[in-house]
Amino acid sequence: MTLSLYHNAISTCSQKVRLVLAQKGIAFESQEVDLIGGGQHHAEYVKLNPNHVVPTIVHEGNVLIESTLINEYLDDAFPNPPMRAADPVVRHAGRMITKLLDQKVHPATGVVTFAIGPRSMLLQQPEEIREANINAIPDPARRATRRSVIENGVKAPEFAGALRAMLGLLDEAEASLASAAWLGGERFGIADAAVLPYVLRLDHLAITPAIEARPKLADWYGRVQALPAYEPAVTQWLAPPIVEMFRNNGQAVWADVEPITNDS
Ligand SMILES: N[C@@H](CCC(=O)N[C@@H](CS)C(=O)NCC(=O)O)C(=O)O
Repeated sequence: MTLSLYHNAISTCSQKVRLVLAQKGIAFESQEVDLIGGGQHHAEYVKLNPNHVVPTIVHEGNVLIESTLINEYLDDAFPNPPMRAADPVVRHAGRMITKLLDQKVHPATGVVTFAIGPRSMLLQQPEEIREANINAIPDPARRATRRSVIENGVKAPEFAGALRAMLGLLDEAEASLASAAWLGGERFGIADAAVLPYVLRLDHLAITPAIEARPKLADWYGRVQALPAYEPAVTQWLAPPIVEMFRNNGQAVWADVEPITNDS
């Protein structure tokens, strides 16, 4: 086995890399990192990924980080089937989407997720463990935001703006899907693999009506879930109790969340 993937079952960035691995039929050795337990901060892992995050791949001795760049690397190293359009303009449109995710939507997703999904579980951890894991986040701004959303949930000042950023992605996707079947162009590509985890996360957090309100996106979401790559890349890794906890926690705060979904 020449490719190892350091990842986490439910992490968005891990899902997007697993989707590309599955679509290309690339076998990998799985190294799961426990993000709730702080595995991303262990000294051995930080040697591979100095940003204390997943995913990381090690391919033929080369250590590669950053999920978007990993997916582009996989498309270069394993060109079949190609997952970026040949047409430079369509390829540019796909990269605009992955850039939007990396710059804006992914950080926002961390805020929305931790304000709702695992919050109940984190609040039950002994405070010294929770604090140690927060304090190990290298970036001071991310550290402060993480503490704020765990403490205040959807009432945190960061929450509404973060959710609006995620809803903005849904609007971008809805607009793109008016002119092409897939975000990557003619077929499922890197841009589709990159967007899926964020739509799935909203669904897991019971913000499903925001997906259903956008018909082209809802249709695309169903088509991605029907792909043969979806089961091995996504479903197989999802722990039903965790998904249930995310959904229950989402339903519990829906009254606060729904107005934001209506005003975006
Ligand atoms: N820009 C990075 C972001 C990676 C990232 O934020 N990963 C999350 C999971 S999706 C993580 O490992 N979080 C650990 C933590 O926040 O403590 C990438 O695309 O690889």
